Amino acid sequence: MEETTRFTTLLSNPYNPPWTKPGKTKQEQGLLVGVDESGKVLKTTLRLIKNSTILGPDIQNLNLIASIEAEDFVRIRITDSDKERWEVPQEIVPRKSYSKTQTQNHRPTSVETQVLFHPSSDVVFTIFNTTPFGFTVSRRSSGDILFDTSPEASKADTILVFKDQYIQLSSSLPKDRSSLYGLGEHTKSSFKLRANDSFTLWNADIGSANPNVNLYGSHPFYMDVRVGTNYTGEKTGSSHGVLLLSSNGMDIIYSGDRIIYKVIGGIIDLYIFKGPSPEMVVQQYTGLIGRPTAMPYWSFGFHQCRWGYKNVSDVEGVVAGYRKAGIPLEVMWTDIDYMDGFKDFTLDPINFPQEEMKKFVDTLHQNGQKYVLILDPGISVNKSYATFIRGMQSGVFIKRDGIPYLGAVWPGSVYFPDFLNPKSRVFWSNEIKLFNDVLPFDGLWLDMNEISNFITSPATPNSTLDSPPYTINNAGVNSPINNLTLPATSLHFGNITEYNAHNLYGLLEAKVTNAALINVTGKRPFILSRSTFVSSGKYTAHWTGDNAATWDDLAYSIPSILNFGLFGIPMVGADICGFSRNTTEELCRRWIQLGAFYPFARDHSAIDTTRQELYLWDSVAATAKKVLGLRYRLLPHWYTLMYEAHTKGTPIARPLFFSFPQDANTYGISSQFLIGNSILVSPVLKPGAVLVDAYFPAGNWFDLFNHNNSISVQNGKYITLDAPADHINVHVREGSILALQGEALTTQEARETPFELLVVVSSKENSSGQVFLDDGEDLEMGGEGGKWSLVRFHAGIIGEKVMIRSSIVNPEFAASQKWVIGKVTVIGLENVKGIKGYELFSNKKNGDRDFVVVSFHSNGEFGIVEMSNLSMFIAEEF
Ligand code: MIG
Repeated sequence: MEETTRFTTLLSNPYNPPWTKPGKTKQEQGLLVGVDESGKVLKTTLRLIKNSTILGPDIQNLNLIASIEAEDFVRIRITDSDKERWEVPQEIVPRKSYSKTQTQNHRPTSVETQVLFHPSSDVVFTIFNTTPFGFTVSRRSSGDILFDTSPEASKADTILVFKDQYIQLSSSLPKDRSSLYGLGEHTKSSFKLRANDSFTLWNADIGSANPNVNLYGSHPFYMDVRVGTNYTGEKTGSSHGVLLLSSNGMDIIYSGDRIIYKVIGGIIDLYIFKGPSPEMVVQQYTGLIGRPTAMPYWSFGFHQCRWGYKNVSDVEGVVAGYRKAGIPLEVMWTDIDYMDGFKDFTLDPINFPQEEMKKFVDTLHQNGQKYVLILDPGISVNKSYATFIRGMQSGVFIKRDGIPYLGAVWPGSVYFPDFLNPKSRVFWSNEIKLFNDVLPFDGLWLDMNEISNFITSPATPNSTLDSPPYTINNAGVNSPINNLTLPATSLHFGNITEYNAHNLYGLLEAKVTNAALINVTGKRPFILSRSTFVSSGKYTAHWTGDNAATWDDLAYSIPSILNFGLFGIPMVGADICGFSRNTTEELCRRWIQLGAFYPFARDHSAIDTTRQELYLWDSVAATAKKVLGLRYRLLPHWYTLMYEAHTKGTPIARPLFFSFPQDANTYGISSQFLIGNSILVSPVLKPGAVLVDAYFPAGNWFDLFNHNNSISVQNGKYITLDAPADHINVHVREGSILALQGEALTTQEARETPFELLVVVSSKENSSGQVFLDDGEDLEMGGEGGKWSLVRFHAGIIGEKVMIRSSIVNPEFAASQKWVIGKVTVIGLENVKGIKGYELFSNKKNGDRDFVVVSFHSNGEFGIVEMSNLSMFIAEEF
């Protein structure tokens, strides 16, 4: 009720394009718009018809620029014509800026509607001569309207409002055809966004065990997947992406047939990415915001962490526990426990003394393992603490009322480095270097960077920053934006307010830390950040924060992880076995079964919960060996997916509709996902269950643990699978070729084992796959003239023959490593009773033939051929 009253008043102040001659009606005048010579930039101005005082002062005149800057997106920028306003800095997301003079040159013409399109682009922008004003973005090829701001009469929420501290923008959506994904960070029970839900974006230290509230990061991006039919009447899915590039706090309301943004500052900078495949959407989105940074090879190993490890021998015991149980452990982590009084860049002299820690880390390194430690942004205010002294000397802390803002976190009173200040780069990099000399860690974990504050400082009286006129639904209870963070009136370098920059802090910390690590180590950095923003993927991995050891949180981890794939942060995982609350043997067993297939796989738990290292229960240990065994065999594949993510933006863990957009049954799936385009993971998410209902899109699917088990479906359907206590269902689809290596306890050892090609042939399509090879930690992944190779594999059935070929880009690197393919397994052979023979054309120069052991067997439906004892150099095409 209250909403209606509030917005009825707002309805009286829509914006309109101005009419040239006073007294003339709009019908006589038409719209005044200018399109530049290139035909790619359209400009108009909007004038406010009637002021309203609700939610603060209106902006009187607005510039609207619509542009086709690249073939794959349309951008609409609306801001104050008279005054510069805050927007996401160019250094963060570089994009075109339109100077006043540039846009003034457009000679305006008077029209009824103006369409902006470019022959090379499938998205067109149309502005209408209506009151109130509205625009649409549509797909030229199909006419489908992707974004439609035309207001609905009588619905106040649907008009454009542009006030200093309240911007409202909305689009109608075709309810029956549109499925939305994204708008994070949130914990939701389903990946597909539900109608009549709302999403608040304001970075906050709120545990991810809390569904439906704003969490650590802000990503005002969604993907819209629509059912449709193409010109031949065939069912298709057609996707596009929408980004509202804004760092300001906002509520987004999704009713099912409409999306409404209510933003408390900044400008409208809207991007519509044309797709039309989901993969293309993410490619186009990351094309703008930046591609995901390459992760080191080792980071795809298994990680163990806990808050509450007592001392060095406790941690050493854990490493030894894994070794003894024969469970792979790649990276050992320490939480804030290692610090002296919770001060960054210090070691607890009693429990984690430098000498012992150094020995511990050296031993890890000798065993091919790694060490990662945590950093919190708050620097203890302590006159005898060197980091604090240096920070004060370089003047890098965020200020309020002219002095550094005093917050409180683990060490007590703290100041926060201002990562917008260029000096902070030098300061932070130097601290990291000094500490890396003390203890040679391999990666950094950035926590509490929302920023989390244990206190809420009083608001400045009468400040519309500390208490803005529109209250976003912070923490799900309209809590003040200053709650348990820095006050909005705090000031960053260049007088940028915390009000505007709040959501950027975690991103900036990751960016500065990434640069520092490159400086210090010269190697590819590994960073795990809790808080993220648009483009964080350029610098960091992410974990989903403080979940709980519950079955719900096990299930919700899938939507959370899939979301970050859409957000361009493909290296993501949830705390395996659960962070808060005590886990159980069964839950932990099911969790490692699923977690082994998260892109980032780390077991982590809170202090004062029961211990949950995987070797602690026999059944968990046994399952861990099995599933991590498969994860490690898949390492070359994980790493190749990282390469694809890094070069194209495509997620590592993907929703089913990425590979099957034409199958609308996949749109609502939240309990299964794909690794890459062809490996389907169908976990058990319920206590006591030994069966799982899993959806299989059309095709032949083969159990990766046992190739004899297969599923064949003509049209996608649900199938009930056995899922005994020690098993998770993981299937690979026909048409794919995976490069595997052997199981091992570390990625280093795994990399020394021969490759195996798993060729899943198909009678309906050719099979293909690739593997990217480099040293795993070069700064560049696949850069110019780099030390890397890319091997592509193709297979097809010709008559009665299966032909398998490879081709290679940059063979030199793979040759220098002397990597061999030791085994080729062909599965998916239909109607085969036996094999006649084989010929191997590996380009051996001296006429040597590989000694090949060939075996054939069949499960009655599909035949399997195994060629083992091979020693074909992967660097040589065959
Ligand atoms: O106030 O460092 O999300 O992973 O173990 C809690 C202690 C601070 C929150 C992180 C969690 C970490 C914990 N931290």
